[in-house]
Amino acid sequence: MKKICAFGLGYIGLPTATMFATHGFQVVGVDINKRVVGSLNNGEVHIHEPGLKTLIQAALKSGNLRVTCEPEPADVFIIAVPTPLCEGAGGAGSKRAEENVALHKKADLSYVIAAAESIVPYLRPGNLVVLESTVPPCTTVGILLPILERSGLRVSREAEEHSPQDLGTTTSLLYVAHCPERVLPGRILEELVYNDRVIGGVDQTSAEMAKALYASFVQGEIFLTDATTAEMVKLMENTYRDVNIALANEFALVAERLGINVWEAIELANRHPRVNILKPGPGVGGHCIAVDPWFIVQVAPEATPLIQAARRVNDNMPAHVVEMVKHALAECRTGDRGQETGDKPLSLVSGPSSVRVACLGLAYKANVGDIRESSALQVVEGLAALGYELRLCDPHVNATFPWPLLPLVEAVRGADCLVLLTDHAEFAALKPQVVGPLMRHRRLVDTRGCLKPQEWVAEGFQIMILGDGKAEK
Ligand code: SAJ
Repeated sequence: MKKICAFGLGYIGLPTATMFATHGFQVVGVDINKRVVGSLNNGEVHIHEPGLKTLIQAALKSGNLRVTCEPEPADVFIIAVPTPLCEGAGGAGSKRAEENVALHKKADLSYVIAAAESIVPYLRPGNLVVLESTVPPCTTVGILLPILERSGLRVSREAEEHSPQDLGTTTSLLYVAHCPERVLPGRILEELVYNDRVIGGVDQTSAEMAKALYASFVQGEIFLTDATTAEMVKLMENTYRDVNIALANEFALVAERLGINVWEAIELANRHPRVNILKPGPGVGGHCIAVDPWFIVQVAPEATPLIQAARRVNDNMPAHVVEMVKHALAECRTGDRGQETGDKPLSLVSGPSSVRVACLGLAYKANVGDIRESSALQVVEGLAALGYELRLCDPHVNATFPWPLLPLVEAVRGADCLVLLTDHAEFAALKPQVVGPLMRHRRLVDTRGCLKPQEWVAEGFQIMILGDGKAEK
């Protein structure tokens, strides 16, 4: 049985290692985080993903998956570690390019470099090293290969004469490929199996070896290319989505000024056979789409004005939502409370801290518990900076905040305004007849366009919907 050493037991590495372990490989999962390794060895899974816990437990029980903090010799090494953003300057080129880059964010490759360095002592002739982490173009060839070659082994190159039958036996070479993941959080196990895959080898033999490996569980088609193209393909996919969402967000801002409903307009535009506009929202979160476009910008800052503009449009959405909430509450008159303090805005009479805002949803998107780069958190911070008293609710999230995370009824009780930030199924099903009587004032800001405005207006709510210039009532 072939042995795989999989480095990084996070959102991608852990499901991937588990897949291989349940498809005929002996897998050693490695992570530098002792707590993660300890809890996995106790049968606890730190990642919430449908079906994952059962699969991991089965893999551990079968003995085909082991988890540890130290790499081991193996036939295949897979690196699936995080590549977050670091702030600040970088890159080479003209003075102007450098000034531009200083305004941009760039990839922090320290985890990839550390993982690659840690496997060097274990590399043997014939090994395949696969980089799964999303990386800026040219990382595999320009950064990974020189580290791996410190092992004293030569990396297989295009023009060399060898046949796949030799591999692992007579060869003295090392094989390297980039196999970017494409799975959607919330559907990881399904998409790992059924999505098509793009594999970029540093040469044809490396690409074919990686294809044979992934074909053990991938049922989608596997396409082969070179490593740099594969890096760029992955980044293009997420950048395409980011730019599309930015366009939807820009349309939303225009619709608010025109007094039309962008949700209706997008639905109608998408009836065109060649148009598919995504949805506007409070911003783009998660560890991929808000991050990956910068990896392209960092290698070509002067060639990417569109990508950069899209990033800024999306990054400005949380501030827009904060303005919406401010506006909704400015309409909240003291008289609404049944007090005799005239018709001044509530926040001006008794100070913003007396204004209670219930924020529904902290996760970066619907029906997941992941808060990484979540724009909901930026909205919460913006509202806190204005001095509002905040009540937070997200039944999917398990994390600690400066404010208590409350059950829905507690979060809503006595609130002056509801702000819907994540379209979890339980929030999309909210009924104004249930929520309204619990509140002090009936104000609603829906940033996901997932509630039915007529129902809320009929129950006496004053509502604002992001991108809906018709809704403000
Ligand atoms: N969002 C919108 N409007 C939309 C769709 C999404 O505002 O119409 C927002 C979401 O609320 C969220 C963010 O964008 O905050 C990203 O969500 P997402 O569902 O678009 O994507 P991710 O980050 O969960 O997963 C993406 C996927 N990439 C593509 O669809 C091209 C996934 O396939 C990748 O594997 C993943 O990034 C990754 O790891 O790179």
